[in-house]
Amino acid sequence: MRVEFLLICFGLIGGTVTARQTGADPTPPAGHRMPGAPPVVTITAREYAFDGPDSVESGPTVLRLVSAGREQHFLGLVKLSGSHTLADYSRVLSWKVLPPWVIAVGGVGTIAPGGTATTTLVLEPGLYAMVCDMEDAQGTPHMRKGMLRSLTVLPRANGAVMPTPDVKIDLTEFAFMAPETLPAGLRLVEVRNAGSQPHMALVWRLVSSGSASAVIHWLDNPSDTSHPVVLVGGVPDLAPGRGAQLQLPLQVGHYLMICLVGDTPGQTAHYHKGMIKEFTVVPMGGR
Ligand SMILES: [Cu+2]
Repeated sequence: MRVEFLLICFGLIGGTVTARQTGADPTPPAGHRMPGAPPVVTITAREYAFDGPDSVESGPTVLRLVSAGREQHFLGLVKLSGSHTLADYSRVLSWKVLPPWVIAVGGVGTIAPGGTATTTLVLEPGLYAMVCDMEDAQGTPHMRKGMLRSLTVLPRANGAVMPTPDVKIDLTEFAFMAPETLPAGLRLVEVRNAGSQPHMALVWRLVSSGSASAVIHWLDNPSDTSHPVVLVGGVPDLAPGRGAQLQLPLQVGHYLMICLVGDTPGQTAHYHKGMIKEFTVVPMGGR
């Protein structure tokens, strides 16, 4: 069914990505919450733990990931369906193909130390696991060192409604159905897995010399230390039919969206099959 988390991040593990975060915090202003606005749940990643609430109300929720560590982290969110527990999930973490009761519902894509990124998800009641499978210098996945934590989503609803996105992007085998340009500013980008395999949509800003082909070369060759991207955020594994809304602080320049999932059963990375899409951010009102 779905590819193990270990496969999805193979391009990022081992410290190959050392780009820095933009530093912009896309979180909506704190303080009074507008009626119907999704509540913001902050989760802090460090070596090696997630700090955050144990339970939240159900409904549209802004997941804000703050990296307080020295390494890169991400927040993978999986729903443990049926009556399965975190201990059950811990036992299957290393399986090549996860059992069908583990449902990838997104989370927040990889960010650099000191970075922040947010994703809005509709959280259904149930038990979830938060997981980071980036590897430390010795090759041990962070989830085996403590970055595995449960989150209970309560039946009680938070009453929020999903904000209207600026743009909707479908993920398919094997493409991002995305526009060529987006206006600068804080953009709400809704992504939906319209395919039959898990997909992700990580968002990276290209440095001035960067290009999609340079990024592929960098991912595929550990000796390539060019770091052609800045990590902006995005959403990790989404099961078919699942969606998420990204809050992207876009600056004028060149970006790309990429999927690092490995194709089943061949496990060729999806970005080798077309899931790498460059887009240009243009000045507001510009052409
Ligand atoms: Cu994909």
